[in-house]
Amino acid sequence: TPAPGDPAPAPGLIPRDSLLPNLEFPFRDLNSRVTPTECFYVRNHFPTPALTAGGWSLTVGGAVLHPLRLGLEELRSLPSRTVTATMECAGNGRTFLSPRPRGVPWELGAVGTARWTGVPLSAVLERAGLPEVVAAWEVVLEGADRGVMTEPVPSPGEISYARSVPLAKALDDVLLAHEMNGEALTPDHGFPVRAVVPGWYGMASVKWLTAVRVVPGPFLGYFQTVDYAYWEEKDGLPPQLRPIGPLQLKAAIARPAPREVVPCGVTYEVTGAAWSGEADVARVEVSVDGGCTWADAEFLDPPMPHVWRRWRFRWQTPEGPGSRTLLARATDTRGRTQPTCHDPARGSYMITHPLPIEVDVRESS
Ligand code: MTE
Ligand code: MO
Repeated sequence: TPAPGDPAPAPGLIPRDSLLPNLEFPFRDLNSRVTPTECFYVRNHFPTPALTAGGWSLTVGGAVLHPLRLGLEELRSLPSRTVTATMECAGNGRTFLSPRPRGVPWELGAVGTARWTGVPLSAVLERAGLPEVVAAWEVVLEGADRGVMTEPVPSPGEISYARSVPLAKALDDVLLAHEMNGEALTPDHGFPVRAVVPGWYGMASVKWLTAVRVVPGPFLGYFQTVDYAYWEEKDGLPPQLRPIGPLQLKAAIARPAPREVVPCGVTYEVTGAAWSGEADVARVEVSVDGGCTWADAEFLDPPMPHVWRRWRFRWQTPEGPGSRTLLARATDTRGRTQPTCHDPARGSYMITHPLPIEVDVRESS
């Protein structure tokens, strides 16, 4: 029986945390390009704040000419746009790393695709008026949720959830979304308004958005530097701390699921999805022998920017029993592919090497 304050039961989602609603989509249930809202993963750092439509407002300030405040009706009355985008938590897949790192123990399903409807952030920033655009400027997105963080390091008392995006990205395609899959956002997905940053890892898409602030330099908030950042090593330069940004190219296997029992001597349809925040996915290959040989999968979806493409591969399973390791890897339109192993500089984020799906091939009885 759930105790008061326990996360609301979510049929169709797997709880990955005893204190907060951190819920995973059972990735083996991938059956549609758009994930039904009740199957869309949830990632919270603090409890879901209780916001009401009437009590909510968004302040737009910082280095703008006319700071402003918008109510929900006012925001909803502005021209809206609907964008389909895949969102993935930067820590998705971390249970495949060894040793097992700290953080929410995501298997494969901290990822989903939704149709987001809302007002372009650019329209709101134009209303507030920007001075001369300076290349290094950023836009801080702040949520109404707050609390104390203990990991990876203690926060200086209570902090709120905030992230920034470069001004150019903010003006390009960031959405202030008030609908998900054609309905008002649910409380756990950011009601009444969240940011959606297409093509970026989920941490940028701030839920329960209440403040937007233009800052003339890099934002150094907790979730930008202490968490959701990594040490980039380039060209022999000293490592630089970089906030995590665009989704990295990745293919994932939905079926078979890890440890699934697969019958001998049948045609098994291996399925999955592949996505990237940068160039579109152009090719997916599957290996059914632990990476010795690869063969092309077939796409079920046409390319679409920032949206995963589902794929399938017909596998003639072995005549005899034994364990098998399946892998999938994607190539993008620039000819880039996934790394073969996890770069430790990425910490427990951006896990995009092909994840081994081990299955048990058995005589069907
Ligand atoms: N926004 C706020 N305000 N608080 C949060 O804890 N988590 C972020 C992001 N936005 C978070 C947030 C992370 S890490 C992810 S992966 C996505 O929300 C998850 O969005 P979802 O819960 O709707 O799937
Ligand atoms: Mo995340």
